[in-house]
Amino acid sequence: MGEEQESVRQRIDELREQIRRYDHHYYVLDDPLVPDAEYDRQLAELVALEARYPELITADSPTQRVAGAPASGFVEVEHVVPMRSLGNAFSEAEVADFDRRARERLGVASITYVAEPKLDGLAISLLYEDGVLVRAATRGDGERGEAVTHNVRTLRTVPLRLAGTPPARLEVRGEVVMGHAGFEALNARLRAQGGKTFANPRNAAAGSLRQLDPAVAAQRPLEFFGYGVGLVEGGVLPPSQSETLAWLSELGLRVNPLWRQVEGVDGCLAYQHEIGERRDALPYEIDGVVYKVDRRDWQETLGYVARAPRWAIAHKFPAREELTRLLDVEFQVGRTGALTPVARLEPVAVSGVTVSNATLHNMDEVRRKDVRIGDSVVVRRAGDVIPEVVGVVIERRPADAREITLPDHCPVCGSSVEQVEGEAVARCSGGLYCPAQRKEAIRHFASRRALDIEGLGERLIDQLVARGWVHDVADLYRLDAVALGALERMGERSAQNLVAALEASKQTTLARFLFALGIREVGEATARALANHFGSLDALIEASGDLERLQQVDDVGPVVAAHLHAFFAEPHNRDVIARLRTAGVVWLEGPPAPRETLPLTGQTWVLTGTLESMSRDQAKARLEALGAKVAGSVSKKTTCVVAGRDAGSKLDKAQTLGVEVIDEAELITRMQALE
Ligand code: 9MJ
Repeated sequence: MGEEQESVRQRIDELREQIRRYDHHYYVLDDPLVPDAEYDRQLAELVALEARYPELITADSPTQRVAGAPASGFVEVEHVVPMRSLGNAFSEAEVADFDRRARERLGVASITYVAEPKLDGLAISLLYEDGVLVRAATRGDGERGEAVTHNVRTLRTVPLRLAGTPPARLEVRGEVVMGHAGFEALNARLRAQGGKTFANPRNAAAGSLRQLDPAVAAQRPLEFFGYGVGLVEGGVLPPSQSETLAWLSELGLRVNPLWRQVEGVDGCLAYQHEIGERRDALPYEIDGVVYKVDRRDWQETLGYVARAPRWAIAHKFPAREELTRLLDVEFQVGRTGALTPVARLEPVAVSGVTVSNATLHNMDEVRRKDVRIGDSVVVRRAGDVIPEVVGVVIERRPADAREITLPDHCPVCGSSVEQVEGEAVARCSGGLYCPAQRKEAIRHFASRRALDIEGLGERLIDQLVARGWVHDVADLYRLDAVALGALERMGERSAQNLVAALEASKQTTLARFLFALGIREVGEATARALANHFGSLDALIEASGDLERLQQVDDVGPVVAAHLHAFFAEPHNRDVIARLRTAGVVWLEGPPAPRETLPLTGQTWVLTGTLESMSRDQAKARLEALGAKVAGSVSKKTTCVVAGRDAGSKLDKAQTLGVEVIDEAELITRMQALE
């Protein structure tokens, strides 16, 4: 026993030491050392050991306080009512246990809960006196946090003065988050400035609130959502969580609209499934849902255990980040020859899916993150995006870790690899000689938004290129069902279907055709603008020698103009186009469509707020291609306002003037119907 206890003591010391370091990096430096899942495992191990050997618990163990220590540089403030954290449930059984215990304590058969998304940001307490914001503080250790008032004041979603009839003093609790779009834009900006980027939106939100300069914080796209109340003085706290949320809305605070009243554990779990389905589509990160006993008197009866309420629990989603080992790095060659370093990983489950490959983006990123082969790396998988390596646990680097080097020659065709000064991306110089580039070009040509050739998948393209049957996209139209039927995994029926799909793809539009050619930097919106402007391919080709003329097209700047010029100057490309036309690929051509005939001609649109699925410039280009004028301000003449996230004064004005307002989803539906 003595010996066993000694080794347990050592392990406990080790875990405490680690966790303290992790806490410091996470809470004070906003720069976590390990993913949350790894942290949770170590903390759980410590909790379990301390539960078995309670005599080894010390007052300074990280288990003995709510996580979070105030960072230096800010004034410490005391919360009038402590800010509790939440207990976690990682499975449905744990939720059922929570519900059963609560029912038993209350002596009731069923409980009505309020279910809310669990926003993954930073908990904040806002103190209002006579309706005026006087202080904003982080949670800190739950008793005392840091005053970040000057920074929180810059958030448009935090009212400086409450609406309605607020009580004399009110502490509002909620979460400050940074949306995905804002996070990506911020990291891109920091990267461009050569600065350090943030590992995830939550760290970015925390780091931004900790800025000493409010002018910097004001540039950061932060948003606040209220979900609770601490102190209420000179007023009455509503008798339930649902009424509290409604009250917060009336006071002018933003409350996440996805909250709902649910019945019992079944209602909770149904809600969790539904929100889980929507998780990837939300513009901000959530890491679970929260269930709260709705009735306030029942909450009071249940009370608190340690520092978490017995009346609420967080039901966590599987983590999006995990730790694994980087086994090797290979370079993939894309359509434009870009070499992408791809990490080969020891397989690891990330949010329910086994990941064994992840992108490292480009060599600049590899250097910035200082990733080496053999390292323990943090892999992140969010929604539909390709899994990526977001960081390294440097302290776990083995002695024999190897640096990642960019190859001199293309791993596919052996041509030299070139990197333009100042560009992050290195490219194979082989052009269409390189089978990898050829395959990607064919795949792009056949893709849904290009010529939409159904059934022409990656494996098939691999075979067609490997057999030398298809060198370029024009060769596709020489394939016949007999030859195709001889290919692997290709029945007679699929061969006939593919030939039919190829035949059908010949009827297209000029915009699709231009997009399908895969000219660098010519996406769908630009292709559409070019098609509208020039009206015919020959007119575009003729103009392509003149960079000035090209730049008269909306959406075309010097870079795109140069790519267009280079593309059409290349005899091989002209030859492919000629052969495609000979094969029967056709589209309706005519003089440039006069503006009057376009579906949105005569209309004036205004875009405001942040769009999630496209940039504002892209939306503008698409609307203009449909004939609309896109203006910067709202007036009586405005036809329609598109309100993205965080839409501000333009939205207010539209509402005042009675101008039609639609959201992004509706914009996309309408544009697609007209395009
Ligand atoms: C988050 N993070 O979204 C609570 N939370 O309630 C929600 N956090 C909470 N509620 C009591 N929706 C303590 C924390």
